[in-house]
Amino acid sequence: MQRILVIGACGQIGSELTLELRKKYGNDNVIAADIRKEPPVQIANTGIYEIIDVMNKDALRELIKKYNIDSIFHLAAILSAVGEQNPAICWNININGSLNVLELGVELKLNRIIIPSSMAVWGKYVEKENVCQDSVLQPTSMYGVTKVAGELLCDYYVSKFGLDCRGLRYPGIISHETLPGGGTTDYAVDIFYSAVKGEKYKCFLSENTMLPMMFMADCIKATIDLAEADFDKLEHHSNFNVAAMSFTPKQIFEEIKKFKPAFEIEYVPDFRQAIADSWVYSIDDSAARKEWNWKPEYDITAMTKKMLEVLEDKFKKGLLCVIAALMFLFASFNANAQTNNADSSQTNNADSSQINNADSLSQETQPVQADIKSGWQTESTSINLGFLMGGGGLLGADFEVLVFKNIGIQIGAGVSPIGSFGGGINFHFKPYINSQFVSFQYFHQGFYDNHYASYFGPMYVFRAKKRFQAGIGMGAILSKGPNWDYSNDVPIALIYNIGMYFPF
Ligand code: AKB
Repeated sequence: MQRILVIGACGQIGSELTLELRKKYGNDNVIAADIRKEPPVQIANTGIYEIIDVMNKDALRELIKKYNIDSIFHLAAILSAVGEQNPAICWNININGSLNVLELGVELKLNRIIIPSSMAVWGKYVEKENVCQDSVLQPTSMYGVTKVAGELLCDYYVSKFGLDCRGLRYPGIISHETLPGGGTTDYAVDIFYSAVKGEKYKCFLSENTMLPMMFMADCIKATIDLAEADFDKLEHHSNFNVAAMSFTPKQIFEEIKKFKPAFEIEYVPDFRQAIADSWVYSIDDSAARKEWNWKPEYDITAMTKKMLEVLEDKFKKGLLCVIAALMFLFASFNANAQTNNADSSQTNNADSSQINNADSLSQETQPVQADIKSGWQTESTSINLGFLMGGGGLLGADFEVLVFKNIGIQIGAGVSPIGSFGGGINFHFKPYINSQFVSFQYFHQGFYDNHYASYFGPMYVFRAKKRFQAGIGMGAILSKGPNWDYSNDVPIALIYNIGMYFPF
């Protein structure tokens, strides 16, 4: 595999698989494609993204030729719950989409095609525990029907045309990044979001519905390991059983409760219960273990811990952003009130020269006037020097000028270890440069091969009378460069700096 196309790159599995493949095969060699117009930020920032409808065979052919693609991961599919509501659409997309990919695979002589299947292939007349690799396949959901037909289609293209096509039967996949959409196992992701937000979870499956599940890290590993396996060692092709853990809603709830004792759940089964009831409890994956050394890493305990850790972190950062936005609103409101008071007190003073200025000032305005008398805040420009200033350089400088009452703009640059630049718009709590403010700042750290990341977000900056200043805030990560630590997969980062300001 040298030039890879991921179809369905915005979905739950596709989005994480694309990033992992880019790490392994190089950003430029993994083309992400999906029907959605707006890809997730990380997909857009790390490589090429193309909009594609897998039903449009001609457009797909052009895309494969344009990028000289030799391997495809085809992950675009309608899942079980949505499929049950729209059976014809489910059939059309899951079967005809796959058929387009397989036909183009033969026509353009592609090296490898990976089309995942699902545990939905099982239904009637099959053992529920440890269902074996070559068992009866009699699904009762439309999604299951398309997955069985898809597996048979792939195997047909392998034997008839010698196409290298591979697939594995995913259990329910649990991840803390992109949400799943329209599956029956989605509850096992949703439950973590409720736990972290402190909400009671309303589960759409009954408490004892046992289903096979897998953590996303294992799912990505399984997909790439199978794709990279030696074809000659594979006895199966499109239908590998893979397993990691099985649990019921009650069991995952109990596991979460170990970390969140106050967490509550209510069971309100809906139409998805029937789909889940038709599936198996657990899977025998010995063929995958034997043929390409499959072995999962996460069990229910390790997965629960990781899910809660990551989601709590995200949730806290989200809250910080909301707090920063509220602070900004408060600062703007406060500054306007100051300005209005100052304006009206000036008018009063002009009208009535007999009245002592100090007496006519509102309590809000008095400190401002007092400060003006002491002379420490009359300047409207400032040079700021310090740690992580100038767009996040280890040592940086910013220049700020008040352009309108309480509004300032600043630009700056920094040095060491990788050079930086930045800028921002500052909303001062009071209409002078020495006051505290909320700033909306852009940070850019490093350039070209040394680019680390760029951020934009709100920052609260404290300024003391005697030149000290410090800021803290949250920045949405706009770009990640070659220097970024990609194991650190966060969309938002803490931004802060500390130093001195010199008004003049
Ligand atoms: C679904 O619930 O539809 C999927 C699956 C088991 O393939 N997660």
